[in-house]
Amino acid sequence: MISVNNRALLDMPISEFIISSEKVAHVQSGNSAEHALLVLTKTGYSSIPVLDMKYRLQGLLSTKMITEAILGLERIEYEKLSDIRVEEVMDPAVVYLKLSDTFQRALDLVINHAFLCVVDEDGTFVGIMTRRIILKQLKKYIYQHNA
Ligand code: 2BA
Repeated sequence: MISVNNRALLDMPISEFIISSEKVAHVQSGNSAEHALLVLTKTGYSSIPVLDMKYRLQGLLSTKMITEAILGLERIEYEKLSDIRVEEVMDPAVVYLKLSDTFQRALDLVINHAFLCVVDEDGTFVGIMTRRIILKQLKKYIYQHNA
């Protein structure tokens, strides 16, 4: 039976668990779907953040969103890739964390999202918090307090 006084963990600020923006693969909303597909394929990530020119979060983009946009009745219409902009196919309804949020909010949200984008008070993208990091932190905390 796991028993920890978990308030200390839940109230922790998220800032120290963030993968900073310069290490996060992303695309810009004005990029072509062709460029975005290249980024997704080369990095190997299934979904990445979409930013505007001022580094503000606009949405999320996955390979599936691109392939659905070029899916014809009988074939995949690759020639359309260069004409489609990322903003036309991305999901703009992105759930995100603020820098001032606590570990508890991240834990609640990461159940349904593999990663969470983090923005500062001006709405500028500062990085992501992944499910892996949150689980790692949770494991560390449980092991330390049940030794
Ligand atoms: P996925 O791309 O679906 O990746 C699921 C998990 O597979 C990742 O979990 C990670 O453990 C592993 N993985 C996938 N691609 C990897 C790679 N190129 N290098 C190392 N490990 C890889 P998490 O680390 O928890 O990441 C969750 C999600 O966060 C990823 O889902 C991806 O959508 C996003 N993500 C993680 N790191 C990113 C980065 N540096 N840039 C952009 N997106 C990132």
